[in-house]
Amino acid sequence: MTELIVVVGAAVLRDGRLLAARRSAPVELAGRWELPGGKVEPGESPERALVRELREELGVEAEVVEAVPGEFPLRAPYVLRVWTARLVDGSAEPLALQDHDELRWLSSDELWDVDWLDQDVPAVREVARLAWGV
Ligand code: 9L3
Ligand code: MG
Repeated sequence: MTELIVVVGAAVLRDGRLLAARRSAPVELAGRWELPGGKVEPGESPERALVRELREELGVEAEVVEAVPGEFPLRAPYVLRVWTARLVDGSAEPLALQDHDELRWLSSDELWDVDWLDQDVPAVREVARLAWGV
């Protein structure tokens, strides 16, 4: 059995809104929305990976707040784990255009207005429950 590789997703919350990022690659995922993040590197903790990914992808300094319960299946050997986070510096821009081409701050009413990646849907549902009790 191969080891699972954790992909971290960040549920960045600000003023009651959740940050969603539209992927620009690979083609099969382009145009779909996700919780920004990426693969944990060998020897790196998931929390550090989350902070690093947000810095690289969105140009922000962020702080991990809490783990979102659950482990969400991706294509093997990857598995998605999610933490809520808050910005401590910067305002989030799609810096790495090879990753994202648009960002949105969604209120709870707007949460399902974007076409989330299938894999992110159960995670987003869990974030909504945790953040907004819905
Ligand atoms: N993935 C799914 N949902 C997410 C993230 C951050 C990533 N919220 C999937 C897409 C890719 C893989 O995990 O197949 C690795 O992500 P990345 O390093 O391309 O961001
Ligand atoms: Mg990424």
